[in-house]
Amino acid sequence: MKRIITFGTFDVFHVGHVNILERAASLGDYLIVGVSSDNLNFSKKGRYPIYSQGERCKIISSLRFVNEVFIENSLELKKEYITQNNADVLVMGDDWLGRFDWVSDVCEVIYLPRTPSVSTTEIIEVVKALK
Ligand code: C2G
Repeated sequence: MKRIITFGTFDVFHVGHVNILERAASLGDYLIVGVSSDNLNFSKKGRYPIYSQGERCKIISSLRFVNEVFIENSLELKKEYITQNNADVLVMGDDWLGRFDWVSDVCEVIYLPRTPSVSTTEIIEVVKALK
């Protein structure tokens, strides 16, 4: 049984998120998703997510191709998360290309192409501009 792990914030859930999770799941038999905590998101992006970590976890858990969800508190703990979850493959979008190669001694690392023309940041900008 091949176990896949992936990570992300998945704020203001959109079709790009569905696509990467669906493709990640199709590479194995069991998909585990590390959802960035609100504090980790603040440290990465300088703002808190629109949806809380509890809401984001609930949304991700409800997807039929996701088997397990946990909160990711630190980017530096990636290797620990991978080994604790017995993951065989780490999947990330190619906006992270090369940046998780340092875990390739504990699992295979695959970067998948991002879905073009959709992002949480852009959705927030569009909504803000609505009058
Ligand atoms: N994604 C995608 N296509 C988009 C937007 C996002 O394939 N149009 C993918 C990203 O490449 C990522 C996943 O969806 O693999 C989650 O994206 P984010 O929520 O932006 O995740 P991020 O904040 O980059 O967190 O430990 C790693 C981090 O937690 C990743």
